[in-house]
Amino acid sequence: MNNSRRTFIKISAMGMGGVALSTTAFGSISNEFLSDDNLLAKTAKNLKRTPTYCEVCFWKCAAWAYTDENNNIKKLIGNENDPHCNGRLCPRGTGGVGMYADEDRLKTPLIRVKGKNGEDDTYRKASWEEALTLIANKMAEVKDKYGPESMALLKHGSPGSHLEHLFKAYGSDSIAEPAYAQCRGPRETGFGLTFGSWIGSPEPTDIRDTKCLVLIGSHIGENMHNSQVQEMSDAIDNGATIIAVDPRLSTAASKAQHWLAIKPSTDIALLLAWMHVLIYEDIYDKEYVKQYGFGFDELKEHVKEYTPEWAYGITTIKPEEIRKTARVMAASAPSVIVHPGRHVVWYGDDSQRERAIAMLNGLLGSWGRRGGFYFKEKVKVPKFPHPPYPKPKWGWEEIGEKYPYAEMGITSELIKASIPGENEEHPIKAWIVAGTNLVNTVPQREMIEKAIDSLEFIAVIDTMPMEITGYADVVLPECTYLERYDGIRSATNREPSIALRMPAAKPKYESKPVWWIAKQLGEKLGLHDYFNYNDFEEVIAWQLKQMGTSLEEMKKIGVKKFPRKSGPIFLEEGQPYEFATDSGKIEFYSPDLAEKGFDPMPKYTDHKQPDQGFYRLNYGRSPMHTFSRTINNPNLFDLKSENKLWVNPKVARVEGLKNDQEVWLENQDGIHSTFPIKVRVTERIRWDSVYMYHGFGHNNKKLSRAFGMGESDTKLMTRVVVDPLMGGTAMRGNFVRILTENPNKDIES
Ligand SMILES: Nc1nc2c(c(=O)[nH]1)N[C@H]1C(S)=C(S)[C@@H](COP(=O)(O)OP(=O)(O)OC[C@H]3O[C@@H](n4cnc5c(=O)[nH]c(N)nc54)[C@H](O)[C@@H]3O)O[C@H]1N2
Ligand SMILES: Nc1nc2c(c(=O)[nH]1)N[C@H]1C(S)=C(S)[C@@H](COP(=O)(O)OP(=O)(O)OC[C@H]3O[C@@H](n4cnc5c(=O)[nH]c(N)nc54)[C@H](O)[C@@H]3O)O[C@H]1N2
Ligand code: SF4
Ligand SMILES: [Mo]
Repeated sequence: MNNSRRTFIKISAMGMGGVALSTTAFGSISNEFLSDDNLLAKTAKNLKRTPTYCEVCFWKCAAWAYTDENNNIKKLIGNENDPHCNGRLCPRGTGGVGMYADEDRLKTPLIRVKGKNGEDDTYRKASWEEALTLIANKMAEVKDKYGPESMALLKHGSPGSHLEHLFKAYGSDSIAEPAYAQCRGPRETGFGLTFGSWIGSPEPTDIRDTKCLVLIGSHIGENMHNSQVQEMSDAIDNGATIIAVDPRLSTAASKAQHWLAIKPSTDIALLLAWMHVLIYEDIYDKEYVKQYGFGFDELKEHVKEYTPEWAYGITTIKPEEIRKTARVMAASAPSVIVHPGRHVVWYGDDSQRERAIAMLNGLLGSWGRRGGFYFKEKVKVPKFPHPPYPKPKWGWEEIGEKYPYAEMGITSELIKASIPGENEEHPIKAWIVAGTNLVNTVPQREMIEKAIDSLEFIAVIDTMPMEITGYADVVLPECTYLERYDGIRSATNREPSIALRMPAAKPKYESKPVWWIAKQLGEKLGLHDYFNYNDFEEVIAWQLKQMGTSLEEMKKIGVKKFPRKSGPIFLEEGQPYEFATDSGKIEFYSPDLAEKGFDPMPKYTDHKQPDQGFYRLNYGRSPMHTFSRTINNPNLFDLKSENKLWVNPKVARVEGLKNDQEVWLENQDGIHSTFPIKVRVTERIRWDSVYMYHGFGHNNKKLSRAFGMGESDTKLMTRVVVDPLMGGTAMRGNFVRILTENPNKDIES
């Protein structure tokens, strides 16, 4: 496949509907991506189509992969029947072909031959048999010496579930993924404590019918989660009001009627003041609160002093603006969404901020209401029969026991437990890492490197040579999502649906799917009964049959919808409803939090502000990329090859900076950026912060395009504040100084 930008746009034109749409909605993406229907009609002929769902991010849009007569994947187009994408992939999803085509992919198993030094040049090629035997022997050895619990799995995405099955069969539940403690964890705690329900993915936000969408540091439109972007676009067309609370003029903020350029770290003060206005102006949903609420009187008393005037001094948002926006929300209620956001590990009081967001929604009566939050539902995929799993003596829960509200493994705690002396009772001795570029994903690199140095063994399963593969003892090349079967996608939605992923082409090079890797390892460990099939296709065929469909049918349709079983999608007027909280009601006051020694209602606490000469390091999503995984993707690299440092004109003046000038950064702990980053002078960022897209600054030389392009935000995150409720590692308390000379000059010749 020719990887030039032009060719990419041509061959992928059919899938660009989503981009065309977001072009009208947000104006952030160039017109070059508008689709050309005639071209599509021509290119689509003579191609075979195979169903899949996207792995470029975790919205998991269902798609058709088109292959030519030489078994080459030519393009990806959204499945029209899929509620996650409505027939339109986002630019990253369309560019997913580049994951398959990338000539830098891992090609064979690799075994380390020299000491661990984080460099990737000390490996030799190995056969699958040799590499798998080595891993299985190590797993057996860890089990013998320490117990299976000391073997940990760090994972993200589809490879996770196959390996989780292997780990549970082997006897370990020491499992974690960064999508919890580095991402969504706090909102699940905050909303769980208030409504008794997780938000989950996709978020059950009824954006398409909303009258008012409040985005608090959530930048939908750059955060390209597909159907959300589409629904927001429709809502804007239908006249919905957008309120964006963001220290940066995000794409969403640029479309908003109200942009509140909040001083970073002060959102809880704004949320308390909003609640104050709703309650003391008597414009909250009284019927709803009376019927479904618990602890309203305590909340009323709690927010009494939190006036807009009080919040002004903290947030820098004018009292009139706070009152006006609260009234807009109330006037739109219950068709209003104060969005929970998704990457919410910011300042350490994140579960409490999320609680405040949940409570605000409670006052507005938006939970379970049209244009607010819907009651989601999914279909259950039956488990392929296997013997019961052995019961581990300890696992992720015990490793994270300091955090009473943790509901999944805490990546950073698992990493800490790998350092001798840090968690004597739950020592981790070896890792399997799959689908997560841990060193670019979890802050505090020094801690990760210390853990890695202490471990007896690390195996990494990836599709690409990434930073994390450079730390492995054994590297296994997984084939891409376009070359394999995976678990059936069953996600919560308005209407339950499932989607099939099957191979659209044969695995390139010597790569293999993780289901196969897990089975081989399982069999070498004597766990044959847990892998009672020759091909994962058999598992899927069996499951689909149980669900009343078949593999044949799913191959033809890709996505199947099922009728709802759990009752109405929204509350009927006055309908009795029991929330899954202790009180059965929406908890404005949380007795459980009080009992465990936490604030039963959120309080504002001060966070450190930058010292003289330093700026807060702010970061977020590039619309054209997903984290660090897509930077080297030939198609997406062409669209965005490096990140820039956004600085306010005032800062540019003080620091003497010009557009496109190369600078370096030094954080509060004296850690330097590795690569130069170009300056972008813009009014879109406050003067107390600088901003960059996450995911760039790769330092693995095997990434022929991405190496050295832009800078890594993660490297500069040496400090975290840990959420005391659920263990999330807040990343936004790092500060940087701007250097105009290369600080690494003396070190690297
Ligand atoms: N500094 C900073 N850190 C962050 C964030 C941030 O904004 N800034 N965001 C946080 C958030 S919200 C999240 S969800 C996490 C995401 O964290 P990660 O999922 O760890 O993110 P990536 O950096 O994309 O790493 C994914 C890895 O999986 C590999 N991979 C891709 N596809 C496959 C596959 O099919 N099989 C296998 N085996 N491997 C595959 C990629 O090559 C890459 O090495 O990061 C968190 N960390
Ligand atoms: N294109 C693309 N889309 C993605 C992803 C991707 O990698 N690429 N990843 C997906 C994933 S896993 C996640 S978790 C989501 C994350 O997406 P979201 O949860 O929507 O956004 P964040 O990355 O948390 O937020 C970044 C925004 O927060 C603002 N911000 C910074 N500090 C503050 C503050 O103190 N207060 C307020 N109010 N705002 C602040 C920043 O200026 C920025 O606009 O995106 C998803 N969508
Ligand atoms: S939102 Fe884009 S990248 Fe994410 S799953 Fe959908 S098409 Fe793929
Ligand atoms: Mo995330």
